[in-house]
Amino acid sequence: MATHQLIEKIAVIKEANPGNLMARHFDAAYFLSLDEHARQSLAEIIASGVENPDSQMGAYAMNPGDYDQFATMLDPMIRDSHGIAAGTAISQQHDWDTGGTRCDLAAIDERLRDVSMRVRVARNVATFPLPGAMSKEQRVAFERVAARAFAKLAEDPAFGGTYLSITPGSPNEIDAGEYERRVEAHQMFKDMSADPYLNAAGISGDWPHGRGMYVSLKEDLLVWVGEEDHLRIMAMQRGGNLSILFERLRSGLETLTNLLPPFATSPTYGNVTSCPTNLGAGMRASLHMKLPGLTSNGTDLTRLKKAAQDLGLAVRGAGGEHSGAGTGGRVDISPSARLGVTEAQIMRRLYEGAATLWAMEQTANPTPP
Ligand code: DAR
Repeated sequence: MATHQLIEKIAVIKEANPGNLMARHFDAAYFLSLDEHARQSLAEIIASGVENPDSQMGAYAMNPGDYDQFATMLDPMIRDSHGIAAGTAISQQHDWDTGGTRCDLAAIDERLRDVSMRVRVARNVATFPLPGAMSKEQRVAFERVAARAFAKLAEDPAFGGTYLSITPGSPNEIDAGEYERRVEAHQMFKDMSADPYLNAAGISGDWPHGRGMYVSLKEDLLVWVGEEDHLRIMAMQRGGNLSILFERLRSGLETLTNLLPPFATSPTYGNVTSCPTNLGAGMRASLHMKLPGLTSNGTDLTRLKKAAQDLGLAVRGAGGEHSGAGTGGRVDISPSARLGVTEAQIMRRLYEGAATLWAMEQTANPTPP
């Protein structure tokens, strides 16, 4: 697309889609001030938001250095998304103090003893492009680096498990039936080539080459390879104790970090991720709750989303991003902020926010679900 056509298209998107942060913060004068190579690089970063006007962020980094190279445009988008005022310093600290076993939802209400909880961090290795700019060879080469680390992780009694690859011809390749079973079990990620946002960003390129998942024997520690980021390291449990869940992730991440090449970090934004929404801690922590009273039995999330937003939480359907509520008003709630907050702050915000929404649910729906 010619430069003037791109500028015109983004102006139309901005008018019709005020929530598209790429369009909101695109500055034609800045874009035209770039040399041809930089202009091409920035056009690739914002392609997803151009091809998908309904995007929230509308941009994915292609290389770890993009956030610093194109800060003029990306920093305002990042601050807008993370609620950080212009001109204030961004400081990404790390604190995994899980407080022993303090954040236990069952202590709030016995009915919260068996909650589906998941916490994940995104990490990218500094010596490779980010997934949007990887060649097929680079995707497969990275997977080999990860598989070597998993072979050592599997020898650790605390994290023993297996690496399952979906790369055709991989020594760890699983068949289509096993892949589907793992997707159905909400462990493996779905076919990325069906996601228009990831397709436009090149992140789903060469599917399924270079993709797979490490799964621990207890199936409570999973590592996605080659999804939206090089690695998505996650702990998942049914229970109510977020402190125990976070400690599982912390220890797994620490062990795996020592088995891999250094991760990509930015002096300003902390852990570097494909999507600017994941910068900083790179962490998404979530749990599923049944809130029929606050969701009119899952038919309307408006009231819940407003209440959650006031608590610094985001609401998704139980089926993941862009899904509706599940049966009985089953929803996924997670803290929105990921940049400029520590892991411990994210955990406590989820714990305290869930407790508040649960209390609201009792008055909105006196008869227990
Ligand atoms: N489609 C992208 C999603 C942004 C947040 N979710 C991620 N990174 N999985 C958008 O800009 O709307």
